[in-house]
Amino acid sequence: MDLWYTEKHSDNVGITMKTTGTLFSGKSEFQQLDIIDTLEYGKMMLLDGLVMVTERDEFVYHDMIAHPALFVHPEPKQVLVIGGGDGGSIREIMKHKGVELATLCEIDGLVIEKSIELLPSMACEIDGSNPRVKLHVDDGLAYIREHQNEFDIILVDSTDPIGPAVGLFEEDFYRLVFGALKEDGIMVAQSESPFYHAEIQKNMYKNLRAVFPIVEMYQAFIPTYPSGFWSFAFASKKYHPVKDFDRERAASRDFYTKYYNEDLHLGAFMLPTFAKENIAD
Ligand code: AAT
Repeated sequence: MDLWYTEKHSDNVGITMKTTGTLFSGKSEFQQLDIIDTLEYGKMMLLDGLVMVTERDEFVYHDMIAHPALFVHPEPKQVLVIGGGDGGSIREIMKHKGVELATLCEIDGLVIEKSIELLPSMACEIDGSNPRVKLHVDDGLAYIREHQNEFDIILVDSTDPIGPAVGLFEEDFYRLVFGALKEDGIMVAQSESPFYHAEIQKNMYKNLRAVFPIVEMYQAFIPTYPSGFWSFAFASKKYHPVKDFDRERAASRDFYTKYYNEDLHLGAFMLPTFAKENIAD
């Protein structure tokens, strides 16, 4: 018997793929977690039935949430990830040897536990083996309230604005993030699909602009997310992602990145007209 997974992206469109079975299925205090095995995309983690990561295309998302900010900030030492319990963002941050401590604040301990068990290629740095990584199982909102003026970079690697992540798209949260960053800090947040989520983007960027002096959107190609056309918000107190980008520093990195490179860094900030319109002032 063939097993197929389908996620609806709108009322009339979805993505579907052939699976070989379910590796874990369970409900936490916050959400339904499923990890399934697919033929084309490897293991895939779903929260409340929506794709979070797959082994095959997670490199795009995790390269692009992490490296642009880490290569724009001249000396990132303290980095916080909110969400991201699979560990992929922390894995990329750890490639930057100057980072002294990366803290993960994930609301759902079950996501961390099952990622360590079933998704080791992503969770390799959050399994307790790296002293430069600290884990907190907590709501990101509560955590940053208690940690002001502490971080060079904060990555908001969160779910879509439903369930526990709703608050992570609001102006009050961005004010707390602003306060949790040092005076030249940078925040990057996943910011949905310009193709399908125009309304969410409009509100999100309005909220960000109310708080940060520099707010830019950049894009990445992520096949398993709705439309495949995904975006990130770069919100910064001092450094501009293009004007303050040190191309040479990024080009001479001493580690491999399968998606990110110094040319793409600049290209990613160039947007099609409809995407610019979503976030126009
Ligand atoms: N690394 C790509 C995976 C994710 S999952 C996002 C994580 O954010 C989930 O594990 C979820 O439990 C966590 N999360 C949600 N709300 C909060 C919160 N308030 N505080 C801390 N963690 C939270 C990102 C997928 C993007 C999907 C795009 N379609």
